[in-house]
Amino acid sequence: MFKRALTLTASLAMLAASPAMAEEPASAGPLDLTRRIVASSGAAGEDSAGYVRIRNGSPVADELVSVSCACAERVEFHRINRGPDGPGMDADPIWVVPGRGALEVRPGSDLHFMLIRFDPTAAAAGQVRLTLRFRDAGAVEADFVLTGDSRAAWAAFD
Ligand SMILES: [Cu+2]
Repeated sequence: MFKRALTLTASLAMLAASPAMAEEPASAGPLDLTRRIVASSGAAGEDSAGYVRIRNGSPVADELVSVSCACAERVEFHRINRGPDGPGMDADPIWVVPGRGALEVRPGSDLHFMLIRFDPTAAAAGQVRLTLRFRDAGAVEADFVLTGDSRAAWAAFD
């Protein structure tokens, strides 16, 4: 009981240090979803990139099998392909969340969600709700914050 109280105090102190980027918890089974961001210029119909960190508390790997949103025609799992003709984007069928590890879909990395024909007017309070489906952990709905600068938004969670 005493240990639990200490942990809570530490969490509150961390939140106070960065009140702007506190986000609601989102989890599916042992998976914890944080740093949920969608980059948007504010223009409708553009393909927009989304990012997330998914931590797995279980030793068993899981797979992210699909993502959907009322705010987009569809959501693809894009990987930057740095070929000889310049960078392009390939769509992966699934992404693995390693056991006792994390899937990092981070600005500046090779991975991003691609929200095809994104509609920013679907946002409420600056957030859009995405549904992520995992092979074992099932589906979870989570709010993603819209940002004009994904790298700065990601770093603001540090
Ligand atoms: Cu893409």
